[in-house]
Amino acid sequence: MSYEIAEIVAGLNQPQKMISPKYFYDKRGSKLFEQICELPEYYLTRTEIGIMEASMNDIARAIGRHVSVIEYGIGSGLKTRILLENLDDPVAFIPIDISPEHLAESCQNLAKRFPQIEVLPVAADFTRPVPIPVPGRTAARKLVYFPGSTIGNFETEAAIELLRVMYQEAGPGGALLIGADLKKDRQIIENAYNDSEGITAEFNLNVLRRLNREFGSDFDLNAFSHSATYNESSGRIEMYLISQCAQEVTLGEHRFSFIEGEKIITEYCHKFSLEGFRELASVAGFQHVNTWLDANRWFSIQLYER
Ligand code: AVJ
Repeated sequence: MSYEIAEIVAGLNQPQKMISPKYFYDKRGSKLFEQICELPEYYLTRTEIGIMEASMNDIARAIGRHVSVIEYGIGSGLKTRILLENLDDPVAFIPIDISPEHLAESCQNLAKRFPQIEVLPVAADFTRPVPIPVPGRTAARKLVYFPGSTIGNFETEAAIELLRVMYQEAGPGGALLIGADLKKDRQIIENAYNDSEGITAEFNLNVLRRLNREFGSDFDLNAFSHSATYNESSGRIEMYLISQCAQEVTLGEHRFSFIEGEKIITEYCHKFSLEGFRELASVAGFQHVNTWLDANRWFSIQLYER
């Protein structure tokens, strides 16, 4: 627990204040994220599921039989269900998720739906070293599954680092199935992070509520507002909480002062070109196998091998 406080304090002490997006996902944050996935403006989930539905036979064939699936972050479990339904006799499913309640709930549903697949949940922060359990049945190969374009949360160096961890985890002959959101018209991207119902704003502000509850800070949620803009030159959405006035916030013995208009970065969501993403994966050691797209070329599902 204490590395988290140290990390949060260090982030708020930077000249450009920041809070890691992994802190969004407490129980309420995970629920809000599921609501985001259903929003008309949030094209990512819907588009990725559409690609899966259209191309799943092809994807499953390329992955092969008797794999053990290691998923980084579990989401609502819908994509997982589609994948597991279509793979040829997978031996195990090993999800790693930072929200224990959310993980338990998703795994219960999946275990019921797939009694023949061994489910081995790991409640952990996957940006740190995690021991991965070994399934009872020997798998033909390991498949690391990382949907949703969560890789877009990481800056280049950290993304490569995480892909290297996945490369190690996949082991000899292993594979990576990964979702990557693509560059497109800025209005479409910005609308996805500025929905008309204000759910994304709630999701963003919820991180402060969580810090108050779990770490004892005293953020005034009414004194910060949500902002998300597409930075064309860095190819990413930058999500902020903006201080509406000059104010001080305390967390234990730490004090943070804000000037009016000062921003806390809470999330980057990088958008990729197909070439750019392949380059990233290849720096981590992966060989590209295939890419599946929707008709608009808004989102990609990509398969890599070691
Ligand atoms: C979970 C990182 C894929 O980047 O779109 C959605 C999170 N943040 N709305 C994204 C998110 C605000 C999401 N990822």
